[in-house]
Amino acid sequence: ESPTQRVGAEPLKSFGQVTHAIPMLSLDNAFSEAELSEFDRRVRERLQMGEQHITYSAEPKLDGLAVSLLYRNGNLEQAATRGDGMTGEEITQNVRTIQAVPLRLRGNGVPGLLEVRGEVFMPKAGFERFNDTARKRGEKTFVNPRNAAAGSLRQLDPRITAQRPLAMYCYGTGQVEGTTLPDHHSAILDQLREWGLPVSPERRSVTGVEGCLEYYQKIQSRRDNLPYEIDGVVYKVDDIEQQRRLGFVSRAPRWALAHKFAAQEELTRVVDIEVQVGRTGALTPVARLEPVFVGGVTVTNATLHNEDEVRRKDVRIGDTVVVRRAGDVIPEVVNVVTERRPADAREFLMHTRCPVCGSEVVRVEGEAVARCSGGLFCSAQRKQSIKHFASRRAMDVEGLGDKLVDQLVDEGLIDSVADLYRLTAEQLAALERMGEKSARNLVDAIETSKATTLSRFLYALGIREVGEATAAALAADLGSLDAVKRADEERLQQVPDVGPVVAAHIVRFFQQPHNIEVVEALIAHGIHWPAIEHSAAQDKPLAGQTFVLTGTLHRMTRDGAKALLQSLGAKVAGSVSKKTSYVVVGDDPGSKLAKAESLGVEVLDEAAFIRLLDEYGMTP
Ligand code: 9MJ
Repeated sequence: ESPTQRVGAEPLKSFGQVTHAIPMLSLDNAFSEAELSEFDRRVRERLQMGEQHITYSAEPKLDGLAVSLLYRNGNLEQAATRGDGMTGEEITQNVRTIQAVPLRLRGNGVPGLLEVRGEVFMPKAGFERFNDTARKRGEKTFVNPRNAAAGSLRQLDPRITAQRPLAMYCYGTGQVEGTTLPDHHSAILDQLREWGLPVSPERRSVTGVEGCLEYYQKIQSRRDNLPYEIDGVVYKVDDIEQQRRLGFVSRAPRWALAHKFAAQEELTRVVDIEVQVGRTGALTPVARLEPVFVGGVTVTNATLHNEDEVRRKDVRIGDTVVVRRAGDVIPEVVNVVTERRPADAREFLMHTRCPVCGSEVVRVEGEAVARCSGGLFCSAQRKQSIKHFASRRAMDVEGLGDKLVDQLVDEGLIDSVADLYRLTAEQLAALERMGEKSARNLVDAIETSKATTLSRFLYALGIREVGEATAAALAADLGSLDAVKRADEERLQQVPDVGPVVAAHIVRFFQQPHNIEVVEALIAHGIHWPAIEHSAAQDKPLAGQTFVLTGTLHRMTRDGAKALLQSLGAKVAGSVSKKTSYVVVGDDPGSKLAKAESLGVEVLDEAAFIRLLDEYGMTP
């Protein structure tokens, strides 16, 4: 177990995959006392506990990366990331380098097989030290400890991970063979500690909502003094038998809740309001701010969405504003502190000419968005469309980041997405800050991206209003690129999730000679995907499942939800029966909810439904 023995292996070429025998669940979130009370009420109701208080195990909610450790006969055999909950990446070599993780369990009664789950994180002090050193050496720094932990575990070379100050706390178990664990969560954590595994010293047993709130407030007041980042606390029903009776919905247990801290807010000054040009020419006013530390990161920009929003909030250059940042959400200007408005504060005026290409700016009546009319003549639109094309959920060209795209367009090396496939390693290596090895890797990544799916390809084209869900629905329904190109507006509107506006955008896209040229060039360069056979429907993740939708959804329309489900292979039916797999319930559900409950059919609320879609990469 000596530290020098921890790094044994050579760098990997890529990470292997691990299927979790028991899925790694995520947590339901609550942002208020009311949501916590509601959670507690549901738990008591399901357990038929009446007014009796529930005992919860309360823990800080660490902001790192969830991992699973597998110990066989007490030896660390495998470590994996959570991934999508079903399948993660094998990161054994990297986890072995974390000092807090024992390579061997100690003590009595170590079971033949023990899977432990927990959060790997980078303590604040180590994070600061790491960034200081990186800054001095002119290397890349991390925005926050969470990214630092994730980035460190994603290294193919364990020698790099070994230099990162990572730690871990365990908070649960997966598969266990050869022993019976204690019958309470808190006692299981005590047992893990006795076997030498790190568990949070802040964990406490609490009673009822009142106990939860007391714990929440106590931890919140100590948040800044804790040596690691947390973003809330977690409550878990302590009694394992009760947990078993509660079960789980989609991907989260019914017996646990993450109670998140409120978004953080700070005051700062608007130095300027600039306009950014998006992929579709949309002009977005962005407030340039005096740097301010909020919610764990230094914020220098906040979106103002559009001209009307700037008017509504009456944000002026020179104003002092409240900036809010919650979790991973982009920072926003909440409101102006008008009392602090200086006499020379300037109002924002939307440009009449595109700040990048000088084309006329148009704002269609009834729309909030002003757009540059330059199309692909505008280098900002070209850059954004290439960034979108290369992005992870589109063609997934690894290593082609935003700065590099800017550089490639500015140097005149590429004009369209098709040009990417003509780039040579020599051309790339000649760029500033690009070594030969990176150049080669990028050419390889571009080559790798050629094998894709029709749905990703359609999404990557960046057709207006065609997001991932619509692209998936188009691919599933029409089956081939040719069929999409040939479809008229009427045919397109038969595709679930496609209305008249989207249909018109698609038809217009494929009418433009320039777009046809680019698409043909891409295919000529060898971009390909497996043909969609309608008989392959059984292979889809939700094949054989029947859903019924009822009530109003907020994050999507009923048709949108239907399209997403169908593209995952599920059937969507109009009425509930014993054969129904799930009923998705929005606001004001009708009799279908009662029917589902009487038949014992699984009910998903919108949040649970979105999580389920999310697991399959289908974010509405
Ligand atoms: C964190 N992130 O600290 C869980 N977690 O339990 C704690 N996460 C969890 N528990 C079940 N303390 C799924 C995730």
